Amino acid sequence: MPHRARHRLSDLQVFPINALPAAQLVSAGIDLLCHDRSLKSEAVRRYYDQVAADLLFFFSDIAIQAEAMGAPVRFAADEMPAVKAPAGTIHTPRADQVPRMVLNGQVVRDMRGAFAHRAIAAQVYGPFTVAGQLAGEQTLLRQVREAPDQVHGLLAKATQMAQAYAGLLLEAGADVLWISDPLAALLPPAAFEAFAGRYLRRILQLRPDGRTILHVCGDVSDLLAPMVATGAGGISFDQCMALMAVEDQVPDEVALIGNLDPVEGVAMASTETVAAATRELAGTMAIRSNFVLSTGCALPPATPLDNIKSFVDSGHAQLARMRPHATHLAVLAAAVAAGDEAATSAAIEQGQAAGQDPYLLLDAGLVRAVRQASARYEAKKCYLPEMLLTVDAFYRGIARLNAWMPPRKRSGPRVVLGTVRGDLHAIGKDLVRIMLEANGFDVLDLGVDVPDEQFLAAVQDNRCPIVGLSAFVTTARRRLPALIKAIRGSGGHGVRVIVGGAAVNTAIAAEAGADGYAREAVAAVKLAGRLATEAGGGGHAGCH
Ligand code: B1M
Repeated sequence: MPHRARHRLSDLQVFPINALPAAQLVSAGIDLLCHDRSLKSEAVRRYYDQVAADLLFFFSDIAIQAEAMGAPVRFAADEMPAVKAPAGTIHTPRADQVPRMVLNGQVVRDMRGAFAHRAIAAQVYGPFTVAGQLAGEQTLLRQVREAPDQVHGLLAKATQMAQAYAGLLLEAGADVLWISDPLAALLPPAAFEAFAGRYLRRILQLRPDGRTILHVCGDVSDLLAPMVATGAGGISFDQCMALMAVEDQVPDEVALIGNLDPVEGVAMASTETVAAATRELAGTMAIRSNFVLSTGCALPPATPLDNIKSFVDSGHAQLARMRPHATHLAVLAAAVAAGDEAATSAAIEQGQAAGQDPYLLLDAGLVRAVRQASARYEAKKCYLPEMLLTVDAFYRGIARLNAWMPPRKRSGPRVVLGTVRGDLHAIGKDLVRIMLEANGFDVLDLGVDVPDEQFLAAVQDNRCPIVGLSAFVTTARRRLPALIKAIRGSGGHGVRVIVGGAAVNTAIAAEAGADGYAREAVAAVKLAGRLATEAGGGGHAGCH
């Protein structure tokens, strides 16, 4: 069955939000860029010549509508424009009489000329956000309760301005209407429709063909239903949202857009880390036919261009790798999620018959289903009975995969692995074992709830091993310092201890005296390989 997107934005695969890093490509400050058409057009053109994004932005700023309506705005060479204070008198001018709006329309025209076949966003800001800038955010939020009529009066004007501005940008050649409404995230869910949804809908109707996107920053778990009810063709999610916890609330005909962290995940990371995080996000989400890879918010102006290219290029590559298998992987993940063991086995058999990569089925089918159940469990959308059935189906799938996977070479360094005493969580530890074995390590898996003495005996019986400790609950984590000390005492200097699991992080691992921490199974393999080499156990040397 082909994996066909049913939404109206299916030409979009990967894009970062806005084009602020374009400012690096011309020798002018942001203040000048905001007031000079040719500079801005040149910056944006150079940017998108290098960045193969599927949706282009014209370098928009959040102050433009409030400024047009009377709010004082501060411009600076090294900062984005910002509203300085609430507006005195409020105007609703025609968009074609606002110089900066006219300029942005001209930039869109220039972009249309330069990039005839790429989608261009008409990015405007939502009425609730603009009303907050005009009245003062906290004043507006109080007025929602104390003076709702006054708020509606202001929202009507902000909507009129947004419609006019969006109309100008669409007229200039933009073809996807994008509304960012960050302040709306602070509305109580019951008030969203009255103070945001109905006004957003009026703007979104400017593109009745559904080529529209709504972005509300922050945690919108409780706002998602009224956001979808606006009729937006796509919902763009902030990086704080676990997409797998909410994906079922976004219908297939609405694009599910998100959500790599623009600051820590792209701007501040190394190029390789950006690529790895992008592959992980795209790999996890690609089985949703409505998924579009993006950032959780706008990339900051100083984001290194190489990191942006790494995001866009590795995102495209990963989606291209995954999409041909996505329908089948979705069937497998759904079988595991439903706890249907027979359907899980059948889906793996079909994958085998079709010559699929067993590790793709493991990662994007079986593990993905457990991760989704985990995200839903933490969001209180699924409970222990469902979780246990999912886990049973996961293990049935693992058993079926084991019968098929190529025979393992067990000639590499030995790793003693187990989940520490008091902790019964197995899945994460089992995945670490599977990945270690797949990479040639000789794993002695002691299971879960392993008494300290059993670890010590295994270390003594297996000269210079690596010891892997999984800890998922806090009580298990607390046992780590004493256990690691005892292991070192019993194993001599050669022993290297790796820790992982939901209750551990880099700092906790260091405090506990471990030699390393890995967040997930592939990282655990790399870490084990490095430590084995350092210990003289790389390849086959020095072990048992
Ligand atoms: Co429970 N559980 N659980 N649970 N459970 C957690 C861990 C919890 C964080 C959920 C929560 O409340 N938010 C919480 C611990 C809180 C805490 O103490 N800080 C918790 C709790 C409290 C409990 C119970 C007490 C019951 C309860 O929920 N109230 C009870 C505890 C029993 C006990 O251990 N004494 C319990 C029971 C269960 C189930 C039986 C229902 C089931 C386990 C089934 C099984 O494993 N056979 C279960 C599950 C499934 C979870 C969550 C939801 C998902 C775990 C999972 O399998 N994730 C989990 C929430 C969470 O982790 N955020 C939770 C998918 C897996 C692929 O990822 O486990 O992270 P992960 O493994 C990764 C990495 O951690 C890393 O690589 C793995 C693969 O990429 N990694 C290593 C793991 N080990 C590594 C070792 C390394 C390196 C990397 O080097 C050696």
